[in-house]
Amino acid sequence: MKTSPMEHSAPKAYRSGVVAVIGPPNAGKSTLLNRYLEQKIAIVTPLPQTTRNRILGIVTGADYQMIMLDTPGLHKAKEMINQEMVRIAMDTLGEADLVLFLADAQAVHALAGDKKRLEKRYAEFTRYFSKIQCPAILALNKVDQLAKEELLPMMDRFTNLHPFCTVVPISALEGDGTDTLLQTLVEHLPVGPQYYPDDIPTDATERFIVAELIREKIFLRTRQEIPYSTAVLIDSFKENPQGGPVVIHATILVERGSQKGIIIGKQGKMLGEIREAAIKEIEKLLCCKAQLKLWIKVKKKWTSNEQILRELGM
Ligand SMILES: Nc1nc2c(ncn2[C@@H]2O[C@H](COP(=O)(O)OP(=O)(O)OP(=O)(O)O)[C@@H](O)[C@H]2O)c(=O)[nH]1
Ligand SMILES: [Mg+2]
Repeated sequence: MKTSPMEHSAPKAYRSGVVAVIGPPNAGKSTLLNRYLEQKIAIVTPLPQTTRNRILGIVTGADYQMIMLDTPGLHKAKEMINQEMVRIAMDTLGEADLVLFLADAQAVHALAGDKKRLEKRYAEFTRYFSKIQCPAILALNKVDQLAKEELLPMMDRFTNLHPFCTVVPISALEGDGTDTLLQTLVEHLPVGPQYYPDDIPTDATERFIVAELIREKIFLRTRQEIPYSTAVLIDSFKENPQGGPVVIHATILVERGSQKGIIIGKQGKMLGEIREAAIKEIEKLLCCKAQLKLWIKVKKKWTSNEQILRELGM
């Protein structure tokens, strides 16, 4: 029996599943998540080890739903908080249908003149690759910082280290290659249902994102060990049913008294700047006016305190 062309083209199958985004700190994992969500859910700073939790983003298209897990950067962890961060990232491998390993091509290229360090870096990558049990795609990020000819040998090298389904060069910041990467990720997802409604970008609570935004402002304004000695806990979050501002009280934890002084700054200048910058973003997130009250508390060695790490969702 003759069939018409319409009858030949079966409808495209709906694809869905979990993509775990793992990779070294500062590779651009959170930048990529925000790009696909078209909004800021994960905080981004130029410092490594910015993300401390697993952050779930839901990217929904006409025929797919990709549940993307942004994770803390993989690094050699000594402190309890760092070990927890790496554990959180590696645990996502257990729930992933697909892994997206994101590497910073610029950082790898920067080692090109130092063969010993470069080989050490590739060996570190290989250790992480060996833990991947499901199909994996490699994205080489920050290609806006590299010449094409510098990229090709790197792509070859990576494909020799692990049987990646494919390697995609991207710039998460500028958007080069990110549409191709999204298409590739979707093609490798299993056929499945839509798990979440169309308009839900994340399962993270507003409280969590607000705490993260405050932490980002601290990361962007402080140096040395201070960002890593800081955490933010939301004490209260009161919406106003009459349409007035949301009133948020938050505590910034630090490890030492001297750090408290630095965050407060001369005549409270630093804390004021952190507050102002955080309010701007919080208002954008919540689409309403916000009042933010910040307290600073010294809690010695909180980075090794299991109870506090649990309170921080780790
Ligand atoms: N030039 C360039 N910079 C980028 C690109 N993607 C991310 N960045 C920058 O790299 C830095 C780190 O980005 P993040 O998205 O926080 O990196 P991450 O992998 O989430 O880092 P951790 O949370 O610490 O693991 C930020 O300063 C970003 O602006 C890119 O494609 N090109
Ligand atoms: Mg991050």
